Amino acid sequence: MKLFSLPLWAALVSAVATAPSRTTVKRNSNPFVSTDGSSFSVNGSDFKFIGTNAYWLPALNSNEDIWYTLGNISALGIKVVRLWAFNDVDTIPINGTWFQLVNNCTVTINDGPNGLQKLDTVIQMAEQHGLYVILSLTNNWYPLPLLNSTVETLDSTLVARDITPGTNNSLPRNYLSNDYGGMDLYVRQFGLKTHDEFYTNPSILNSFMNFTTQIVSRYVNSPAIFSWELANDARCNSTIAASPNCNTETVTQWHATTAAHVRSVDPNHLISAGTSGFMCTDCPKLFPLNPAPAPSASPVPGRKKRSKVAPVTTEQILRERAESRRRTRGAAQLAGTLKQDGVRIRGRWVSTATRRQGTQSVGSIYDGSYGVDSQDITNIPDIGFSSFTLFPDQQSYGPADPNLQPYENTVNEGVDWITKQVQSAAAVGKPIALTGFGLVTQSNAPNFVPFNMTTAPYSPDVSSGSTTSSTYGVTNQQQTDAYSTWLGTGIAAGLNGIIQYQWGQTNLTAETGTTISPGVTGISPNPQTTSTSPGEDTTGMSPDDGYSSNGNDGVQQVLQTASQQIAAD
Ligand SMILES: *[C@@H]1O[C@H](CO)[C@@H](O)[C@H](O)[C@H]1NC(C)=O
Ligand SMILES: *[C@@H]1O[C@H](CO)[C@@H](O)[C@H](O)[C@H]1NC(C)=O
Ligand SMILES: *[C@@H]1O[C@H](CO)[C@@H](O)[C@H](O)[C@H]1NC(C)=O
Ligand SMILES: *[C@@H]1O[C@H](CO)[C@@H](O)[C@H](O)[C@H]1NC(C)=O
Ligand SMILES: *[C@@H]1O[C@H](CO)[C@@H](O)[C@H](O)[C@H]1NC(C)=O
Ligand SMILES: *[C@@H]1O[C@H](CO)[C@@H](O)[C@H](O)[C@H]1NC(C)=O
Ligand SMILES: *[C@@H]1O[C@H](CO)[C@@H](O)[C@H](O)[C@H]1NC(C)=O
Ligand SMILES: *[C@@H]1O[C@H](CO)[C@@H](O)[C@H](O)[C@H]1NC(C)=O
Ligand SMILES: *[C@@H]1O[C@H](CO)[C@@H](O)[C@H](O)[C@H]1NC(C)=O
Ligand SMILES: CC(=O)N[C@H]1CO[C@H](CO)[C@@H](O)[C@@H]1O
Repeated sequence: MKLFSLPLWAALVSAVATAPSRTTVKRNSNPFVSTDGSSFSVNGSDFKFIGTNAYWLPALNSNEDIWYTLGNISALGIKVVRLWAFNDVDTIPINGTWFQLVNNCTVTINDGPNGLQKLDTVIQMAEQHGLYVILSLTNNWYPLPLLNSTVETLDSTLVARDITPGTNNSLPRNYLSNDYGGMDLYVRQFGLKTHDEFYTNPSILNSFMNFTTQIVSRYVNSPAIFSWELANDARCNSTIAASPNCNTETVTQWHATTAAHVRSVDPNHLISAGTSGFMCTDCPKLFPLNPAPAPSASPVPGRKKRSKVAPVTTEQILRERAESRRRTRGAAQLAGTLKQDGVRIRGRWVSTATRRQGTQSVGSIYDGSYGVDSQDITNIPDIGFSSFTLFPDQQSYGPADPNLQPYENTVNEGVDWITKQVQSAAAVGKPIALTGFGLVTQSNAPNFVPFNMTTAPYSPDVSSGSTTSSTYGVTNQQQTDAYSTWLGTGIAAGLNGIIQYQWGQTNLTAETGTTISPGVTGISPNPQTTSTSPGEDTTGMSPDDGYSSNGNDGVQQVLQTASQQIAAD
């Protein structure tokens, strides 16, 4: 059931009312994805999609690997692949892919065969497979290995990643999604001290806009680009902390400036933000919603009066939370299992300091704590659609209900987050995509590396030589069920696109010193190689940061089913 569907008569009236202006648009003449109200539009038709993430595609060792990976993705009915269009280094690496050298206030782009030509190949092959790509232009996350995390000098030998086998940092460059450079690399190389100087320092802005110009103009005519995503997960803080001045206006303003710049270079493609979707119900807005028109005494006959969706408010969040508590308390009372109400901290890793989210506080995802106001960012004129992510292992999405099991809480909080996001995008009047979602399983837990870290907290390597496998995470069946629920909820609620994190591909070419390396000792058990005798490995698996779909066939099945459902929706 659609949450915001209009009555049938209203839809008919609306079609009649808008028909004249639509017929002036020549159908099928535009090869690019556009938006039409709250929908994506391709070839004059509504377009909805299931997608997957594969940030590592340009780091693969052979074109055949890229071709087969995209072929496997496309074979499931998936239509969109999200990946990194940045790969910044502070020192030119011995081998492997890199796109931009950022060193001591100077930037140099690599358009050679191990540079942007790799990205060219990915985009060309995606087009041949009938896939769109969402290209992200930078990353909020670039943590240094723990031992080096306090070093903040321009001396690149000190900030190099330690890839000595047997250490916690033995994963090759580009293995983790947070090992492609990004905002903190600029901040360090420009000799600055706070993360948010990336958003405000004129020299960094100049260099980043230059990089953006070169990437965006390179693909300005490619029909395979779904959208330019300005940054992955932009927010005030990262490994380098925020200055006290950073707030939602800092981050919104950066998105507005960067979006306007991309638009000036590329009139063809959509632009999206790529934040986690955090809201700020009570923050001042740089881009306020148009006030609802005053109700007219007698609506013009035959003209649809657009039913306005209200933005998410503090009052609504608190009221719905209380109602949901009352329901579960009632059910628990009947079952004789009532637990005292209160805040229970789940026995799982969360990325935010788990602050007490009392009954009168909306909590950090709705109060602007991260410096992100998704509604304000979505309402920037050059931003084409709203975007958000869902990673319950790394982020708390609300106070846990004591009368539900931890797994039920996780699933329900995801459903609530999706529903609130759809409402917020509808209030702005733009389409919305979930650009990354995932849940860590028990079998994948040893590989799980949170986005602000370089080490795997549940790897036996970390728990002082212990070889017992971790008990962290959900079962494969629970993962499949949660994905199925979130995909179903998203489709029913009206998400225009849903992108799983992340794709898993086997049988990739392995080469020494590259992202897909033979016998490189990763976190244990070695996640990369398919052979048990390291010296003889010639094939490897795609990077696994705890979310790879490898190892749970159920994930591919639910993605395939959802692809059929959303296409028919
Ligand atoms: C749009 O039309 C082009 C050209 O006919 C075609 O190649 C492409 O597959 C169509 N896209 C979709 C999503 O239908
Ligand atoms: C899937 O990938 C494998 C290589 O791992 C390849 O042999 C196969 O042809 C691919 N399937 C498609 C449909 O591209
Ligand atoms: C950075 O560049 C400046 C000016 O070009 C130079 O004086 C300085 O030595 C350089 N620093 C390093 C660490 O290379
Ligand atoms: C932009 O990038 C190009 C290529 O790396 C470089 O030659 C040029 O100096 C840069 N311009 C600015 C203003 O950074
Ligand atoms: C790995 O990291 C953990 C936690 O930071 C630390 O206790 C342990 O000593 C590290 N192991 C190695 C081999 O560096
Ligand atoms: C990552 O974030 C968590 C939660 O905010 C924090 O406890 C941890 O110290 C962070 N790790 C690093 C390496 O920044
Ligand atoms: C950034 O992190 C610091 C702690 O490192 C915290 O005090 C501050 O509230 C955070 N600010 C934002 C905007 O996230
Ligand atoms: C793996 O790839 C090789 C070519 O690189 C191919 O011959 C082989 O059939 C593939 N195996 C699988 C299981 O896809
Ligand atoms: C990468 O560099 C290493 C040296 O660190 C070398 O042994 C290896 O052959 C190189 N691999 C490729 C694919 O060039
Ligand atoms: C303090 C410390 O352990 N620094 C290390 C940082 O990384 C470099 C490069 O791998 C090492 O050589 C340092 O020992």
